[in-house]
Amino acid sequence: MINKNALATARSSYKPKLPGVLCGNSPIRTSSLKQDGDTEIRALFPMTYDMAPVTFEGDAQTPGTSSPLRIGVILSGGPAPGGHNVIAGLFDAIKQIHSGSTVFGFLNGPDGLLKNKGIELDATTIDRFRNTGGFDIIGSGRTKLESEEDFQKSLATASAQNLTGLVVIGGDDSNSNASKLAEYAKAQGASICIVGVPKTIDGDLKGGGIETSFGFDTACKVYSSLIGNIQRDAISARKYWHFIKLMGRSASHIALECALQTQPNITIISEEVSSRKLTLREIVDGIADTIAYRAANGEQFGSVLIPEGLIEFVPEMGNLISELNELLAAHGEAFNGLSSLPQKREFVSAKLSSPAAALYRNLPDDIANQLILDRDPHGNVQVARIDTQRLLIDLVEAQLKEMKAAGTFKGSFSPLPHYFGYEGRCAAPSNFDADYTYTLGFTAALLLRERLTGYIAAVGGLTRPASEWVAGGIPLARMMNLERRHGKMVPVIKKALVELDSPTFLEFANNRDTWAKSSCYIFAGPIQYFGPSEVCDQTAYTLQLEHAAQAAHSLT
Ligand code: FBP
Repeated sequence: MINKNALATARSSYKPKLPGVLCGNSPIRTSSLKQDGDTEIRALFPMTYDMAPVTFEGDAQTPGTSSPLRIGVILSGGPAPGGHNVIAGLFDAIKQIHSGSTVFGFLNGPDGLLKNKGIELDATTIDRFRNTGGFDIIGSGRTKLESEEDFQKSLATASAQNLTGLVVIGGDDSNSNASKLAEYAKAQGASICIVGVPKTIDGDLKGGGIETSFGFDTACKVYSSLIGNIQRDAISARKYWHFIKLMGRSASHIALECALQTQPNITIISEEVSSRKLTLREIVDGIADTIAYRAANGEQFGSVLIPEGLIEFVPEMGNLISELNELLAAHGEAFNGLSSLPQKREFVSAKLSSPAAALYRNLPDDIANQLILDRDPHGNVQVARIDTQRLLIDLVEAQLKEMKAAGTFKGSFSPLPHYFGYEGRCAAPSNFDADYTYTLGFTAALLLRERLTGYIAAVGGLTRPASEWVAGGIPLARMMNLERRHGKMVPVIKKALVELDSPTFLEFANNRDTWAKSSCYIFAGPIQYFGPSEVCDQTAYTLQLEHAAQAAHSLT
């Protein structure tokens, strides 16, 4: 069976660009250690906190090691474009280090490590997946490695597989847990070394020497391409308002980046909503006013970008969701015993505080139902599943009706909802992500060659040509902070939210009024894999605006 088209065939032979420092000799250079730090975190990570960031340098022949490496690899959490290239980079590097080295892929995420289920990844398998999207080479999963029992099982598997190293490719939570596992392993005297790789399309694992997580670049380019197509349709058909929800569980980086790439009429940034304590009513008023303004100018069409995590950032909705979480946990049995949805809604309304109940009763039926029905295994409301785009459409429609009655809106309103998420998460990586992930995998191998544990692979200078990137590792424990989770303080890597004084947000804020009033859309077009560098190797605006300066400093 033929399962490759001409593009896939051509793309499979793409050779990811490696930074010059990794093309030859790679001696380790330890940078000077800052003595300051967080005493509480240091106390929790006595074995891995006081380690120095490292960088690799060299241009001679790569030295081999006397014995082969055997590296386990896990893909953790949601897929992100470039995961396969991390594994390809890892594979190529360990073979270069010692031809007898091997990679063992754990199946379906951390669960594979706990259950010792996996496959040998040989050259033929790796070659089939080079430069492809998805995580299907070994699958992914959201099982968490967090309890002592999980750590014991992980070490038992590592020993059964004779692993010298383990690479955890994941987001903030997975890397937090990789750090805890590394600390545990070292405290137990286990010889395995554990290294993380920063992954997530959400773009919220960055800072402290990590410039961006892989997959963000490609996902934003795919969504921007689709948004551009929709905007071209909007300005052609001149009759639809498109409400587009964009993936990104919590932070609004994807919405912000796509706004800069496409210049839509309205973009909501959750972090701004939270900081300005905007109510749902105020958000809706803002959208309705823009619609009325454009209608008065003969433009009865437009685009609205909505970040997936918005609901939790609207203070009154955030309160409602927390109250629902608590009351459903406390009265789960009685709630589940009710047979009809109206009964269930009445049951929760009666138990909510009066402001929360008033808000809940005013929500459209399908949203009110989603809030009590879609819950995760811990019983919490699945906010990512809420159709915020439909909720806003309903509320804006109602507001426009009122405005029409008052004579302040004279146009028509034909809204269309969209949700872009899975369309981009497994796309074939852009050149940037293909190069970045291959380099991350290569770097992870070098960290393991050096027998370093509790590090995350870090590649910097990312807005320069790949040949000039710097590569090394950052101690994971140094990225931790204490956060309240399930009622107690635990060390975790802090999610990087959009900062309202960042150059990226300011660039957006300085332009949004013009974008709202005129139709100065950018039609981003599809990702280009072949062609001039300025077309194919362009990095995300977020990276260009916020991180170019720090990038060079973080690792040099
Ligand atoms: P990660 O943080 O694991 O990379 O996942 C990101 C993400 O794609 C979010 O943007 C989205 O909210 C979530 O995964 C959806 O995951 P799922 O399909 O497992 O519900």
